[in-house]
Amino acid sequence: MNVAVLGRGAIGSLLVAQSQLNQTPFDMWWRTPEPEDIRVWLQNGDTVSLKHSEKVSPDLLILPLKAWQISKALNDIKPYLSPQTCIALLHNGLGTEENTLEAFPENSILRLTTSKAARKNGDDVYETGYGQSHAGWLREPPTAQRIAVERLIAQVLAPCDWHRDISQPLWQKLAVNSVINPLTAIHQVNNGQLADKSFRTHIDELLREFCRISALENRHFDFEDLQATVAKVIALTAENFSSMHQDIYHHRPTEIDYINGYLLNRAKLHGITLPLNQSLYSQIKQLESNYLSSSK
Ligand code: KPL
Repeated sequence: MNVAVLGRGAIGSLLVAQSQLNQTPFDMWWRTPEPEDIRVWLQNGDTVSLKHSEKVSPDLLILPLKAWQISKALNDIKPYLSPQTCIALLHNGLGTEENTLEAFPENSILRLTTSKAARKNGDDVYETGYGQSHAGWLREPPTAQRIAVERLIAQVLAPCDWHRDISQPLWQKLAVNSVINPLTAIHQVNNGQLADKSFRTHIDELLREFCRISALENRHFDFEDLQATVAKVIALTAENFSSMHQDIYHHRPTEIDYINGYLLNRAKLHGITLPLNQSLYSQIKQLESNYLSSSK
């Protein structure tokens, strides 16, 4: 099976490194000219050098990108894809799925999420945390290809749970990201600092808003279970800076439209408001506009 990973982000690099170690032939596609070598430092002490490769039509294309990059990236590489290419989306938040299904009506589409952690520093990528992955089909390929893809994903994203309905784990991750990402970015703190009791009221209110909108979407989450999940992620990733914190810090666009913005859009459709989500959304947009407008 011919597999390609698009982009040279931290998680994508980690996938390619894992596959090189597993002797699974992966290609890494870079969208812009890049240095010859990326080095990945794994937590078990291994170091893997990743090489740039030529584009050939893949059987499986994995997009470990930012949510806002997906649509343009897929459009740019469309000429290299065939109707048999399976497209795998791997990003925070929700909102790229419908467009991808519509834009690629013949392709099988896989949705992935992972809590693996990695950090980039120049051309070096450091694995900073082992994590659980979840996978589920939005549109299935024929059986033989499905089995081959599932086997491969199980290797490079291990441990990985497969779901008949991937929306439930995606919504659960959305709950976590809708709390940790904007709060850490606005208050410029690492994930662990959210354990301070001064954040308790905001965290609880965000989770209440999340439960209100998810219930209207027929996804039922227990408030206390979510509180425990968020507390666990904060503890497990205490030293990490969330992806939104890093985006704001490095003056990059954030995924706010696909996280709190996604919840606000759903709320609008149901005719309700989510005041704290709205307030955090506006604050992140304001922070982004300070640098995005000046870089245009
Ligand atoms: O997914 C994450 C992110 O930073 O985007 C969390 C789970 C919050 C870990 O940092």
